Amino acid sequence: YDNCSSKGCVKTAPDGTLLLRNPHLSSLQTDVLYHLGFDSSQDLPGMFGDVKFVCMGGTKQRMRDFAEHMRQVLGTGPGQLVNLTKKSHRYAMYKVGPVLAVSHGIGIPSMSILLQEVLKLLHYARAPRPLVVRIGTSGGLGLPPGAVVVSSWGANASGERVYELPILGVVRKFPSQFDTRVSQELVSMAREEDPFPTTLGGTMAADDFYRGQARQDGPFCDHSEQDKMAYLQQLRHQGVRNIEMEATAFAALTREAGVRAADVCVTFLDRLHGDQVSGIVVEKREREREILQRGITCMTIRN
Ligand code: R2B
Ligand code: URA
Repeated sequence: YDNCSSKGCVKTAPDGTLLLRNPHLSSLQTDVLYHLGFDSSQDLPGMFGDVKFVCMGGTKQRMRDFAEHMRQVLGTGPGQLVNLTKKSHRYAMYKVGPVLAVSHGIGIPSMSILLQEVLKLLHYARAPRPLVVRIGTSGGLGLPPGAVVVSSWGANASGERVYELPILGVVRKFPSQFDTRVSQELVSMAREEDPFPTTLGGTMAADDFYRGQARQDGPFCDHSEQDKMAYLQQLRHQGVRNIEMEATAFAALTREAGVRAADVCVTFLDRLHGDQVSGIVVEKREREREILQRGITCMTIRN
């Protein structure tokens, strides 16, 4: 494997701010965070130096709703939420007190671009000890719809716990283990009276929503129901509890940066019982929000 030791790759600075190991960055006069619409000549410490939590999710609207929710929870006062990335039009980013809510789009390429620019933003802003959480959606394996999965690791479609990226034409593999302490802490915030189960488990990150997740309802399919079920059962036996499209890269990049991170996903359906996602149920979004909000509130107090 590339880079990381089992303890992660980069030590943070003594004050907890993020060190990036790219020596080329220091030779840039101004670093342009192109997809976020910021650059390092701006007062990033003034704007983002107090960020403690970065919460990322797929859609712009969901992250706006989440920011609005955090505004009420944290009581940060009235005022319009401003999409801070609107100059770039690619993603949406809102800041509510110590919480940065950012959308990342679908799949690893979109998410990893956003995440790398957020990591640089946190570095230039000198935000101490930030926690990055992906609040995502997924298909469950043997779990009731609405269940929440906190990922212990990400695996690719072959079951390998790595993020694969071709660099200079050579496919490199980066370990995709999540920070055990953070994941366990989030799981411990689940309550018995919650009307949904919360579980720690492996997450498979697919590069496709349809055939790549063994679905049979895409425009193409040449695998049988039996093949599909055998594959999904095999994943489950390997410890996979949900399927989404970002976990491997998210785990590997945050790990390489030495940033604490967790992937917390609601499941919309049990893939052992079907393929179709029948409407994004608002109630499930509420659940996903509720558990994360609880986690963030507890951690904000503790940090
Ligand atoms: C979950 O949902 C999206 C696909 O619908 C993708 O971003 C993911 O990981
Ligand atoms: N997102 C996915 O990637 N897969 C699902 O089944 C549901 C949401």
